[in-house]
Parts: sequence; structure tokens; C-alpha cells
Amino acid sequence: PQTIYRKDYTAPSYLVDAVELGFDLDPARTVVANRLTLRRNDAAGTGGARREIELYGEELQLVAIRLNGKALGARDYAIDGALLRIPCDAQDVVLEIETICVPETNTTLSGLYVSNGNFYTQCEAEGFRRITYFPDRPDVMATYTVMLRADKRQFPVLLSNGNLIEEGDLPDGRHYALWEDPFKKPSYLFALVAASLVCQEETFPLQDGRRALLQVWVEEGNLDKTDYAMQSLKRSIRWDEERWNLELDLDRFMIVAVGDFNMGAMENKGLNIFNTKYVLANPRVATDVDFQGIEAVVGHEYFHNWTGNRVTCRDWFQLSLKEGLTVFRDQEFSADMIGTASGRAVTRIDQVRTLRQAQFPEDAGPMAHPVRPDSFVEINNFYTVTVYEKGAEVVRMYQTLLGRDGFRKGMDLYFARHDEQAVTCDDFRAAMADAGGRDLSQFERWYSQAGTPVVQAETHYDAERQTYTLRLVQSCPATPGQAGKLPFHIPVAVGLLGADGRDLPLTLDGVDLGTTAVLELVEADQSFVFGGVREQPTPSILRDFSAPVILKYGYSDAELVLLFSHDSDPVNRWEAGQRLAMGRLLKLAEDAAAGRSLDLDDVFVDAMRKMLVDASLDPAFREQALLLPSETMIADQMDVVDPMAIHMARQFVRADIGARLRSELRAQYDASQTPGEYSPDAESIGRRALKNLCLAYLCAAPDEAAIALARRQFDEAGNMTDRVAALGALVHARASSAVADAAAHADDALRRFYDEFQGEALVVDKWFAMQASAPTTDVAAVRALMTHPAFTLRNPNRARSLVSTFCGANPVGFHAPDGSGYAFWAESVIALDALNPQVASRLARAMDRWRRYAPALQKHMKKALQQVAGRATLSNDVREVVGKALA
Ligand code: HT7
Ligand code: ZN
Repeated sequence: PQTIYRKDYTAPSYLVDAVELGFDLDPARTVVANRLTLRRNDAAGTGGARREIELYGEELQLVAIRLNGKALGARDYAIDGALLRIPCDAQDVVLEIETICVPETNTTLSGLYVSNGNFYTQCEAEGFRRITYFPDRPDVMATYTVMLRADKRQFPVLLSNGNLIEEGDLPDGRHYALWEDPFKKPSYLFALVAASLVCQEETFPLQDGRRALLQVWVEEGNLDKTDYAMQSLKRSIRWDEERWNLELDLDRFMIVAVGDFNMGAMENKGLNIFNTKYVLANPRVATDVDFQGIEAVVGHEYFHNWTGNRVTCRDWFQLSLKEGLTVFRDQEFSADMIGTASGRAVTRIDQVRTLRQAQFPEDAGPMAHPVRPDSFVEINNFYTVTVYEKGAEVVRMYQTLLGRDGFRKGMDLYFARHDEQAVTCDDFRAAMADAGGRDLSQFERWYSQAGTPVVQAETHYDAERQTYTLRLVQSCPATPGQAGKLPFHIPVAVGLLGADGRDLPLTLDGVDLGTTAVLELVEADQSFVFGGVREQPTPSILRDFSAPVILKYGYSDAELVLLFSHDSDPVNRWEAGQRLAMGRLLKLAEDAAAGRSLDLDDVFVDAMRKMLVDASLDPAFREQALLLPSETMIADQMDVVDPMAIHMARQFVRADIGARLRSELRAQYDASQTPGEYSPDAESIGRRALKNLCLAYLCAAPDEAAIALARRQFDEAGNMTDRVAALGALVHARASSAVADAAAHADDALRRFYDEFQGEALVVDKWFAMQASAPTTDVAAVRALMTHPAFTLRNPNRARSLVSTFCGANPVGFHAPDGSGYAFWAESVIALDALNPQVASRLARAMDRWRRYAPALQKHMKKALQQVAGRATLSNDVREVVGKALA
């Protein structure tokens, strides 16, 4: 496969001003008539070669091409793979192209496809070329007029981007709808839906006095699950107006939910298409996490209307320009919706957890790439946690460096300069630098250098001079293709705690800095000397996780306990608990691997007890503080990963806490009930989270009482959050020898759960995922589940719920010493790749870090990777991932 390099970017030879599309929709044979008004782009050189119009097309049957009214013959153009080239030097061109595609056999879910009998499109990143020949690249922006024609009975609803201009009946039971999008957009934002759907709708007043029609479209039978998406959309519109002065620019905004979808959702202009998972919710079927996900994703897609759609990317290497910025915006939205400082902190802790769980490992593996990659084989492989979540951290650092007002000025300048343009990450950085009057040239390295920087801190207190020196030394490990790294521009937010746990006032170079100072680390080795420090302090470094780095500092247990009990920065307070836990988990994993007996000290258990019973703290924060680092995070700290030892260590700590804090956990469980009607507000979500964590701990060391408690909660739950938590507790306790019939209780609950919810696809996904992630589930059990009538590899949500969950979230089952998990992975990647390369290549990444495992496991893993890589017919998507893993 061909590698594409950022340095090779050239401007398009022709620009498109207007696109007129006509669709005769038929699942077996859809005819697309495409009329393009093109203009020669004199700014683009041809390097001495003849000028050509370059169009991309895949899986299309070409029927006819006309250039300025003249039919072209096969000798008038050349087709080379996906590229169609037409020699042409005219200033203005009208190009008409007719093609045929077959939506019903399109299992890739890219381009035009059929899901449950309805038509949907997905064009990002390069799906538009599966619909018609087009200069399918984001820097070609045009206005679109779209005529849809289809059978009226089968497809009563015909939607596309922008405004509905006209609709009516046609002969033979067909009908039509004409849509016009007044804004210039790249082809990846095109969408159509032709379907039998129903909608919840309302008009919503905008800041400028207009009213917009808002619609949420779903399949019949799901209208009782659209309220939360609609509320989230209205909150998103209002928030964008209030926080950024950004208005909805259309009179109509539609969300459509579809059950077969590769990712979470898609921000097509005015016609967002969503995975049902991020639309459908009511208390019976959706958990608190589902509700939060819906709010975040509805917000995310809506916010793209400005960050991505009005201002888009010049090329796909700039993907983080829209994705990092829009994730940052949706994170801020979610935090603002909670409103309280403590609620904000909990959302921030969640973000840090995601980074550590997924982005840091990516940065340390074979697919490591900069936030703005230099090359790719398949762009779909670069919709990554690095581009999204690390990209959002990079945006957050601008705000930390410039302050909230300075950052807002930078955003205003960015829109003022680049509205309706396709631009680069450098353009965004320039807007920030110019608005803030700052030199941000070194900051560029956050875009160009891969890998997670390590900041090593050392401190020295001089009691006589009352100075406290903080020395910060930064480094960054080598990543594929990048051996040496230059220093980053890192904002490091710091506070100092006195012995009583209170913040000490900070003075640096005679300047009073309050109680949290944002230090700017720009050198490889830099020291900061605080003056007027009257006692030996405990440092709280990297407050609010001010940069996506690994902080190393030799904290003592006593210092960590002080921070865990008192740090005024809730993120670092949580962090202290994670450090306390991680130290123990690593030691216990070593003990488990060596067959030594396991033991947990009182210091740690007491710290956990104090946190659990501290009623002055929000339940949501306590839940986060009591949650142990995940097995993946523990693995990330080990030179040679031993999944079984990690699991034993973590299970031991959970069980020991469960046993030693039994009465406190039970009391807190009772105190955290949320009587009355279910509500997904932050306070109630926090209470349920803490209650269900207590239940999980109690069932980690199960006695009859704990299992009875879980059974009762399962039976009486008034919402899916409590029901699924109880089910999880029972399923994870199934192997317990301390309780008679533990397995029978789990099986009974699983059976009843399926019986009750078998008609709800998203709940059935939970049912599969729950079993796939249980440590007692081995490959044989997964294979048995694959024969269940409800299982199919063709639906991405279902495939992920069982196969990807087993390979990515069940380390014990997946890393079975006989290599059976890896063999299953290889089989599944190959089977999925034939259907849907995007889903297959995400699954392929489960093997990314294979070189970190013990040699015996590595041997099996390598064999499985080679088995996949050796296939003659493999998508570019999967080939790139396994190729990089083996390189
Ligand atoms: N911009 C979208 C990314 C995307 C996508 C969505 C659905 C299916 C395939 C896709 N490829 C890329 C989603 C987002 O970030 O908002
Ligand atoms: Zn996005």
C-alpha cells in the first residue's frame, strides 16, 4: 500500500464552486447524476505537467462523462485505481458524471449504504468517492444542491444537508425532495438519508431572534428514547452562543439515528448522523454513562458546525485542527453543564483517565504518531486518541498559557480570519499567538513530536533562606521514525502545601502568584525558586493535569496521604490516591508473579476508608478517588507485562478493601440511595456511582449478604444503571467459592436480563459486553456466545460488544497462556476485514503492544500477527496496523 506524506501536499488543480447531485435511490442499483461547476485554480502549479482535473472514485460503475456539454470517450480520460484524470486547461468547466453504485452490498458502512432497509451515508474521511467521482479532499469546498428520488412507501423520509426547497410525488409510487445547502462545504460533510423514520421536533429560539427547526429522527418504536438527545441539542446550541458567541447558521438542524455505524456520530452539515448508542436513551434502557455520552456526543457534533464545518481542514493531516478543538469544546460543555467546581474536577479526572488508559499506551506503541501526523497509509487509522484526546489537551494548554480571556480572543481571531476556509494547525496556532501577543513557536512541537513527555521533578528546601527550588527536567522517548526530541513548551501548574494541608502563598522572582502558579517549562532542565517559604512544603505538581505528560517525583507515602486528604486541587488529590494505589499494585503484581503471599498495608486501607466516609466530599469525587487504576494502566508501568499477575494483584486489593471496609461500604451503600424518579443530573449520577462502587467492592469479597444485596438491587432496580451494576457484580463474583451457587446466581440474572431486554439492541450489546469482559470468560465461552442468534459480525456495535470487548477488556481471557485468545483475534480480524475494514482495523490494534509481554506470550502473539499479515487479500486499514506492529 502507498504511504501518503504531509510534505507532499499540493493545492487542487481545479476548485469546485457548485455541485448538483441527482439520486435515483434503489438498494440494488442507485444512479447518481453529478454536475460540477469547476474553476481552474491558478494558485496551484502543475510542476510543468499538463493540467488535469483529478477526481476520485471507488466501487463505482461509470456510465457517462461530459465536459462542457461534450461526451468524453475512454481516450479522453485515464483511470488509475481510484484516480480519474481528465486533461483540461479551461478556466471554467462544467463536468457531468453519471455513475451507479450498489448500496445493499456495501458492508463497509462508508459511502451510501443500507441499514435495516433504509439508506444512509457516511462520507468522512473518503466515503464521498464511493458515491460519485469527485475531487474528494477537504480543501475543495462547494455549495450543494441535491435531488433525491425514491419509492415513497419504502422511503417516506428524504433528507439531505441544508434547507428543504421542494418536495412532491412522481409517477410509479416514487417521490422526490430537493435540498440546498447555502454554505460551502467539503465533500466529507455531504449526507443523505432515505428511510422510514419518525421524528421528535420543535422550534427553538436562537440568540439573534430566529427560530430553528430541530429534529431527532429514529426508527418507529424509538420515539420514547429521543428526549435526552433533543435536550442535549438545545443545551449545546445555547452553550455555543453564550460561551463563544457562535450561532446556528441554518434554519433547520437534524439528528438521525442509525443502528449500523462505524463510529459514534458524524457532523454532516445540518444533518448529523448518529450511532443509535448516542441518541436513544430512557431510564429503562440507558445507564448514567450512556446519558453522559449522549450529551457529550450531541454537543461534539453540534460544535463541529463551527470548528470543522465553517472552518475546515486543508488536508487530513490537520485532522486534530477540528477534532482536538471540538473535543476540547465538548469537554468544556460537559463541565459547564455540571456547573460545580467539584463536578468540573470529576470530568477532568475522567479525561485524565482516558489519556492514561488509551493515549499514553498509543504514544508508547508501534502506532505512535504526532497530533499532526507526517504520513499515513489509511486515514481512517488516524481517528485516534492521539488526534482527538491529546489534541484536546494541546488546545487546553493554549487556554492554560493565555488565560480564559486570551484564549477566547484567539478563537475570535481564528473565526474572523478563516471562516469558510480550509486551514492548518499552524493557522490556529498563529491566531492564538497573535491574539495573545505571545511567541508560540516552540509550542509547535506538540503537533510535530510524538510520544508522551516525561517531566522529572526534584525539590530542595532551604530553611535558612526560606526558598524552595523546584527543578524540572523534561525528556521524551523515541517513537517510530522520531529518534531525538526537542524540549516542549509545557505549562506546569504548581501549588505548595504546608504541614496542615493548606496552600502556601507562592512568590516567584518577587511576584505574588496566589496559591497555584503556572510555570512555563521550555528548557530541557529548568529550576524555579519560590521565595518566602516558611516551612518545608509538599509540592502539588501538574495541578488540573496542566499538560499531557508523565510526572515523576519521589513522593513519600506520608506526602501522598497529605495530598490525598487535603490538596485543594481535586485532580491532584485524586492523583495522590492513584499513586498510593499504583505503588501497591505493582508490588503485589510482583509478589503474585513470584508466588509470594499478598498483603495490603493499613496506611493505604485507612486512606481509602477516610475517603469513603468523608461526607463533606461529593459522592462523584469519592467514587473516582476510590476507583483503582485499571489493569491496562498497571501494565503500562511494567517493563514486562504479566496480565495474570496484574489481575491477581488488582483483584486482591479489591477483595481486601471489600472485606476490611465491609461495614463502611455497606453503610455508604445505604446512604447513597437516590429515592424518587430517576434523573441523570450530576448529583444523582455521583450518588449512584458511589453506591455501585460500594456494591462492586462488597462483591469482590463476596459473602452471602453481598450477593443477596446484588440480587435485590438487580430485582428491584428502577433504572438501567442500577440493574447493570448489580448484574456486573453478580457476573464478576461468579467464580467465588465463598458463596454457594455464585455461578447459578450470575447465570440466572444473565438469563432474566436477556429475556427482558432482547428487543432492545443497545441493551443486548451490554449483555454481550458484560460476559465478554468477565475474567471467567475464556475463548470457548466467547465462541459459544458467537453462535447466539442475536450475534452478528455485520453490526459494528454487536461485533465490538463481544469480540472487541473480549480482546481489549478481558486481559485474563485474552492473554490465555496457550495463545488461544490471539488465535481468536486473528480469525476475527480476518473475518471482519472482509466485511468492514474500519472495524477490523480497530480490533487489530488490540495487539499493538505485543512486544511488552513475556516471551512465551510474545511468541503466540507474533504468530497471530503474522497470520493476519500473511493474508493476500487484506484492506489497507488492517495491513497498516499489523505491518507497523510487526516492523
Ligand atoms: N468526524 C467524525 C469522524 C469520522 C467518522 C464518523 C462515523 C463513521 C466514520 C467516521 N470516520 C471519521 C466523527 C467526529 O469526530 O465527530
Ligand atoms: Zn469530531
